[in-house]
Amino acid sequence: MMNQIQKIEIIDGSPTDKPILMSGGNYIKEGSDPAKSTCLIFSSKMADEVGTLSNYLQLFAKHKVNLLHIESRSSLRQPNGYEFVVECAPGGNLSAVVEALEKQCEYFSIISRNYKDNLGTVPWFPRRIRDLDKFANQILSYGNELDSDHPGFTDSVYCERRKYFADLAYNYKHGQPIPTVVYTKKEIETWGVIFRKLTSLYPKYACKEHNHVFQLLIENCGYSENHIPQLEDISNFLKDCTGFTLRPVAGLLSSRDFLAGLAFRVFHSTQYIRHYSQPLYTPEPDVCHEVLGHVPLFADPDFAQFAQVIGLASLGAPDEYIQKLATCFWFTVEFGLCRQNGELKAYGAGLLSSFGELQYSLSGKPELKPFDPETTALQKYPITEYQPIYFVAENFDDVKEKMIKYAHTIPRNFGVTYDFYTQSIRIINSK
Ligand code: HBI
Ligand code: FE
Repeated sequence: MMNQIQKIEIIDGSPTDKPILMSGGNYIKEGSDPAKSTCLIFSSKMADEVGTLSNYLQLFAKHKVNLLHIESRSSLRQPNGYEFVVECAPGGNLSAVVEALEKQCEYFSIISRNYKDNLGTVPWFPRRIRDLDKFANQILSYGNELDSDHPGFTDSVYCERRKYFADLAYNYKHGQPIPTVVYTKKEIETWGVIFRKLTSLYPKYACKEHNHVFQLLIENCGYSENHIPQLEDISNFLKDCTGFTLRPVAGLLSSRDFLAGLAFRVFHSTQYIRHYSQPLYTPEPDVCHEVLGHVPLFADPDFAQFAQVIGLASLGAPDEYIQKLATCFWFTVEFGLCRQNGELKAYGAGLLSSFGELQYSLSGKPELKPFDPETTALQKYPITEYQPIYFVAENFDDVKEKMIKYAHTIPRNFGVTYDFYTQSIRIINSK
């Protein structure tokens, strides 16, 4: 048994101690292609010297390597030092840059590399549920540093609050109860607006599973227009239903990390709420999206199994396939429609947490296609507007079976199963 496991070469995609930018999600910028780009992290030898970054940039320019993204942050390895994370476009003489950086830098590491270079190796993935602790700090955007177009950007009270939530999530460890949050009056008002609006639509637009569980959440987890339910209560409820649990997260995770959680029946959930100025809009997942949109379906056994199938398929899969699985996730878990008793209903969380899009998706205007992983995985989609196309599922058992078949087409020279007793991944080397 041990020998089999050791045959797999795992690149330590090394969960570092601070957030790093990893491409490969639905939320990545245009021009960034995880299948082709290379991410590097490095820090200078001289602590905090002015002009350090510009010297490095000249090095990239000299060797004609274009950068898709650059980020600097204070280093945990070196007090007062800075480290840089860069994503390089394909082309140019990257090896020359790598060679120079290796010589010059205090610390240098290639975080992710062109997929072609990685053939025969397997990206790191969590093997035990406790390994999910390593994702905590690898979020795509700092929870407390909002973009300039974020509705809460200029509101210092809101930014402080977001930092509080980010810290709760950073410090969370597997096995701990999720911290109880005392939501402010303003936050509860924002929640109330959304709760009233959405619950007025659910009877007509939501699938039957969502409506069924929603009633249980009102009875068991304190869902009401005057109360934002606590993640800990919801997590315990889900555990009783399907074994799913919640983990607090500070912001967006890479698709790879986010999907890996599902393999363990763990759903990473944000705990902060959107800015009060635009209660019906949020540029990122917030507690309303998670607990109104996602949570109800994770209490459904078939849906829970489907979600875990996507998660298991993602473990150690090449970047290109992570992208495909994330797209399948997008058109099911986020924006899925299904047919029930001859009527179309919504089961995707992006729809069930959006007052506008929930109605639009079922208005007869957008294009509908049957869910089929092979084709769905290749569908392009916008992330900041209503979807022009939705995929329709027959039922959750059917989408699950289709995903299982699709998962077999992912190039991976081993199989995986989940052992519920030990909450760990078992590697099967027969494939
Ligand atoms: N990260 N925290 C968080 N929440 C999500 O809903 C989420 C994510 N990362 C990626 C993602 N969703 C998906 O859209 C897919 O890329 C898997
Ligand atoms: Fe979501």
